[in-house]
Amino acid sequence: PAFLQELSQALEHNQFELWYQPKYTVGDHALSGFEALLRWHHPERGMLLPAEFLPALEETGLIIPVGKWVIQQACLQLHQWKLQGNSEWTLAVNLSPAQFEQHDIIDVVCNALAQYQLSPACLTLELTESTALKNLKRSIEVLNAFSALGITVSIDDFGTGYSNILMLKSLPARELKIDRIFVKDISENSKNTKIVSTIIDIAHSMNMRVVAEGIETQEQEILLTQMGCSMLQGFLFAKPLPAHKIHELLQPEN
Ligand code: G
Ligand code: G
Ligand code: MN
Ligand code: NA
Repeated sequence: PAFLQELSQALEHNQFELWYQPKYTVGDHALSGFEALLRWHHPERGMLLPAEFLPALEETGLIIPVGKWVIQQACLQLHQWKLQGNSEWTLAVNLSPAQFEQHDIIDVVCNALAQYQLSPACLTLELTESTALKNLKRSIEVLNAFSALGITVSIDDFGTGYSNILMLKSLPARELKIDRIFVKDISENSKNTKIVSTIIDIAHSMNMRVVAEGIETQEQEILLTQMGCSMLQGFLFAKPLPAHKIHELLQPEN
């Protein structure tokens, strides 16, 4: 129907945009980087969130060209930050299952990094545990290749999906993102708090750092910091922003 027709032309009509949500290191609240989040600027309906079009992108296979565009755009943004003197900022890109399964995914990422002469250390690739579990043997190979290049591999939305903690041991991932459904009632629900602190301990025993997402209150920040999270992301600190608004996050110069 009309929606799919519009979606299939959104790329050529330049209607996709990346927004950027900051990630901060615990304690000093230093801005360490961002997560890139896809938006569709629909001509009539305005700015649409992934929930409204990502399933259709995945079902139609359009996620492959759109996902390539995201990687390309993320690298262009890293390049621009570098030119602006922010070469230490990292950027995390979400990979869809179908995108991760593409045989040329390593080349797609490497070519984009090379095009903009970026250090692979600038880039984080986020994939969910269910994406990684689909074909574990291949996932290990691909993630090993990314890791060997110096790209940070991050397991996203941890705790949703299959939640196979043992799987973590076999995955060459440096980072674990605790899903915001756990963060949401961490202060009121002691059972959740216990689950999260156990996940963090296990991640640390596997030499992974832990990022908490969806932090909305100071209480959540304090608890997650005490539990050993390394990085924090959430509306308490900042919402996703378009590129031209990022300077508003920075300390005003005197
Ligand atoms: O942007 P929001 O903040 O509404 O994002 C919702 C979810 O959509 C994120 O958790 C992420 O998993 C997914 N998402 C956002 N941007 C992208 C993208 O560029 N590619 C893929 N595959 N998923 C994305
Ligand atoms: O995990 P994904 O990659 O699934 O996560 C990013 C999504 O989470 C985006 O849709 C973003 O807008 C949303 N998000 C980020 N921080 C918060 C928060 O503090 N609260 C809520 N409710 N959503 C958040
Ligand atoms: Mn993510
Ligand atoms: Na997430």
